[in-house]
Amino acid sequence: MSNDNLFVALRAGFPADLDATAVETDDGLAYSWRDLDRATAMMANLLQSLDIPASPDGVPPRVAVQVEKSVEAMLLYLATLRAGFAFLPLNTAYQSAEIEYFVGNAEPAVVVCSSKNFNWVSKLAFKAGARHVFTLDDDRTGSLLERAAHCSDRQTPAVRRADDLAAILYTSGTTGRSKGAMLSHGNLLSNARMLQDYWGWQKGDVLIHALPIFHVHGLFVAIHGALLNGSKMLWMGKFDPKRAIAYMPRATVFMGVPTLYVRMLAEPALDREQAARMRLFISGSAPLLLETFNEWKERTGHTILERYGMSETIMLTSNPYQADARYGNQSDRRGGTVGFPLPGVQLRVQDDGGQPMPAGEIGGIQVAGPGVFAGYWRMPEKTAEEFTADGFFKTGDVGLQDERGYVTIVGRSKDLIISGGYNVYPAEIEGYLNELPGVAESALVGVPHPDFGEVGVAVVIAKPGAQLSGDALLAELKARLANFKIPKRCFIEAELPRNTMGKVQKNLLRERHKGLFAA
Ligand code: MLC
Ligand code: AMP
Repeated sequence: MSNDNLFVALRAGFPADLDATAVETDDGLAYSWRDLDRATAMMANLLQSLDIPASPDGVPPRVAVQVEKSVEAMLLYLATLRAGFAFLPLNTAYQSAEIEYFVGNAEPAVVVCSSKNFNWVSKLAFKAGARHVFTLDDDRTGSLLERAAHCSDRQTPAVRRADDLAAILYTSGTTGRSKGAMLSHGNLLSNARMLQDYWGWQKGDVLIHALPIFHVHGLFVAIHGALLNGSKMLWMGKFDPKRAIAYMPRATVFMGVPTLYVRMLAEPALDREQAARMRLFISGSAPLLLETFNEWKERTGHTILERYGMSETIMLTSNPYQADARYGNQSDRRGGTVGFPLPGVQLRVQDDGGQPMPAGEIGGIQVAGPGVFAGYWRMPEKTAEEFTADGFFKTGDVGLQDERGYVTIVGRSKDLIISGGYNVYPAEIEGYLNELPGVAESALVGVPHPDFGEVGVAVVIAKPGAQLSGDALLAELKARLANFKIPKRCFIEAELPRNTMGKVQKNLLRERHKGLFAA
């Protein structure tokens, strides 16, 4: 019987010499391919030994993980696949209210957290029905590794079909609570294989792994790319521009959000010589300013390849790595665009009435293809709302496709701020602000920022007689929410601008505050 478990395909990408180095860390540790194989076997055996009752609907048990970035955290992801469980990564910045929602909604059987958070995380996890809570720290300690150390280092990967659940990534749409995008083994593998080909992964490639591993970019695009190609990773626990530049002479591929490029450009050590051995710089997750694209080319001689994707779809478009015969053999990477729909991706631009837009005209971007998720975890109505009758997913991004095939994102119809590559949902922050004493109403808008690209600014209206301070409100939010979601400024104003329908005119607020962080 064939096994469509993603782990099997990734394992098949390991080189023949299992003693070669697979991952090197900032503190000089080296993991061989054999280490990766054995450690994932041990962790998978641990997961499978936990005596978790099978779900009547056949849905695999979920493993929710909120830990600092480490090679062991990546191994836990791979072990989860290997055991046939589903992986649910959580941003390390999330605080208790956020974690409570995710574990309450996903009902993981296993939760893994940092030991410093064990007390509060385990309480929430057990309340939500989890059966096991382990710890894992970024210094290779914790109960997960202690327990796994007693398990066999041989394991046969669980048999999974291509459409079986492999991971749940929480994301928010236009309104309401966060939704869990369900990605299957087949979604992830088809996207990874296609990118391996499209980006010309080759023997000898070495990836600088600089991103967090709780989102699509660092977890799937980067890790799958390297593993499938049997490529070594230079593993950064935390992005540091100086160190990333220092790694370049030993590497060939770098993936980052635009903020990482902006920070590296601020380093005098970045020059052509330092980047000479690099083959490919990839940017995504947020718009790359043309100015950054041009400056990078000037300083390093490399043209950044910008691509576009989402949690629900994995990668959708990419500028070409080399000539793309589908588009008249064009091979130029055009700054300000996100390139062509990737092979297998169907992309169309429509107006609000569902009519296709002619080339060059702006509309809503809709997509279909093998990477597109099956739906949101236990939210069939939300899933139905986000798909068209003929099966296309409505991305919520607004853009155009020109006559030559290049796609450009010009905005979003969803109310979303992308700050340093992290998504901030105004509706969520406004909900928290509105509950604070003395707040009548609030609005959060995104304004340009030289480092994060875009950051949130809050405008708050006080209840009659209430005396509010913007800084005090931000301090209250800070106690409740992940730090990257905290607005960078908070203004107390007399009223929110509204249109005749009573809808807040966020565009006017954005206009009013757009110069706040001018470079
Ligand atoms: C950190 N801070 C941020 C922030 N990151 N504020 C706004 N936006 C962000 N992204 C704030 C913290 O709140 C804190 O403020 C201060 O900066 C220092 O925190 P830090 O954690 O030390 O920051 P730093 O290490 O500098 O982090 C910056 C960063 C990080 C750019 C390295 O944000 C990052 O790794 N971003 C990448 C996100 C990513 O991987 N996205 C991919 C999503 S996948 P204070 O006031 O508390 O001190 C996706 C699909 C696709 O979108 O297409 O790929
Ligand atoms: P996420 O929900 O975290 O997966 O974020 C997905 C969103 O990030 C997309 O819907 C886009 O709005 C945005 N995004 C990703 N890549 C790009 C890009 N290259 N340019 C502009 N926006 C992007």
